[in-house]
Amino acid sequence: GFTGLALIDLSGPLAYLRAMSLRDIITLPDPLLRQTSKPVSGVDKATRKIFDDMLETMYDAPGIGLAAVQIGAPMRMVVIDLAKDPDARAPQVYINPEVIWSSDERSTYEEGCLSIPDYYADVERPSSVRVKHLSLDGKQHEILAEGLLATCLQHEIDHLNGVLFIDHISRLKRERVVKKFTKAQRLGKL
Ligand code: GNR
Ligand code: NI
Repeated sequence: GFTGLALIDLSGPLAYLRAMSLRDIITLPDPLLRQTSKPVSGVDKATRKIFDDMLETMYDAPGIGLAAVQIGAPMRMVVIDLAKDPDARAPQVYINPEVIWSSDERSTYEEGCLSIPDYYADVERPSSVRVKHLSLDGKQHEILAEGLLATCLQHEIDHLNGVLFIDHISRLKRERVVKKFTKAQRLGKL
């Protein structure tokens, strides 16, 4: 199970334990979801704490990806874990991720979003993407993502630009789901 404690941080002057926090996930129609997230200029203790909180929140949900804006921090930070087995966790961290190439080939996946609970729809996106990003140690990386990772990265990078997966479906379906969540909020059900 999940302990709620981060691994010992050896990067500080003293190794210490950092408590992680389960954070609330903002949901439609929160206007923060439409905001453009700010680039991360450097990785400090506060940045690592946000990543820890994002991972705890994603695993608790559970989800396979999370953008910082979904926990109310509009910064260009993404976590992903595609491992099916909770005992074989494989957290991935992306800072300032950017799609620098997309394939012409397209794939369709049924997507969901933790900020639009219990709604799923088919979304067509490029099958493969090349993504440039920074790692926690500040190094530049480029990866070629395919399959579910390609879909998830595009979904998360969309969040950083205020874009939701419902923006890729028909207007009729999108307006229906936005109305449903707006009404639910008005009735105090969120
Ligand atoms: O948990 C999630 N599952 C998912 C399924 C298909 C395509 C994208 C995703 S991401 C989503 C978590 C989330 O909302 N991330 O922003
Ligand atoms: Ni999402």
